[in-house]
Amino acid sequence: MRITDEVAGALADRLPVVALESTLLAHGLPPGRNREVATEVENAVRAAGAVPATIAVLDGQIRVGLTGTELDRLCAAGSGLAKLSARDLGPAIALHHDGATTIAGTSVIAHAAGIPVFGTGGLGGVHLPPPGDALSWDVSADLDVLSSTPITVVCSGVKSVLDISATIEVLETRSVPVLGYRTGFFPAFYRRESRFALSWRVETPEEVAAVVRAHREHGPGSGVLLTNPIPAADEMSQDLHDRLLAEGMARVAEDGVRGGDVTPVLLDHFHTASAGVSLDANVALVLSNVTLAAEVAVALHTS
Ligand code: PSU
Ligand code: MN
Repeated sequence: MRITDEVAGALADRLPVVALESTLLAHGLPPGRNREVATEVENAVRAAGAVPATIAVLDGQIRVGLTGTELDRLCAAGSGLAKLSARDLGPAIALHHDGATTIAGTSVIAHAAGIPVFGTGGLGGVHLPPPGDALSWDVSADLDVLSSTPITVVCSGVKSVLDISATIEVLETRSVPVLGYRTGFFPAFYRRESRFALSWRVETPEEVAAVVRAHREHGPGSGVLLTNPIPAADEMSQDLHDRLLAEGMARVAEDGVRGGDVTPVLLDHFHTASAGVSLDANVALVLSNVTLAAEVAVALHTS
């Protein structure tokens, strides 16, 4: 594992650090825009008083904190970077591959590096069953890793391309507390609220920090999911949302897309078919989440 001097120094000095993932850049946003977002996200973390640590695997080496040149490589068109979940870290390292890490992969690395807070866009979850199948075996490893890794992940819930209700049930089974940041409902990524109520609502970064500390001391060793709705000004209209969802699901079914390719294909459809509206929404919520993650990291360090 290579940790940049800036991140290593911050960790040694016990300053707030926020982990950032690379899959949302390499596989979730189009080339060009992704590179801008990589910088915007790091700047947002700094503006809120924490040090950003973007995480990826390059040349078969885990990298915690990336240089500008490394971010260029990660975001380049046709970089062909693998999408690395937690299970893929060993193979990628041993076989000297490059890869962008998912929430699952990033969480494992961040925890090993001693970074307790991680800001991102949308959590992976339980997929809806493919047409003709009774149930989906496509359940993101993000959920399992959160159950066994004491890290706090800040996200805007999961996209409605997933089975939100089933995802919430699995989080309960896996003993992951789900907090709503100034909301009583699980957020649905492009929309501020799904119809599914949450058990716990928090109002401030200090309250989140208090929950995280109590959970660490008395909880079952799992992570904490802090769900933060997309800013109201950036929320997608219900009509556009419903149309994109129906079209995207039809495309996935027609093309027989499966497994880890489903989310990138759907995201690409959303971005193309909405002429960038979904892209702007996606960027806005990521910036909001990493800012909140930095505020939580600061609160954890000052109390
Ligand atoms: N949701 C998004 N954008 C993303 C992802 C999810 O809105 O880029 C990425 C995250 O890295 C997440 C991963 O961890 O997809 C989940 O993939 P899978 O469903 O294959 O586990
Ligand atoms: Mn999956």
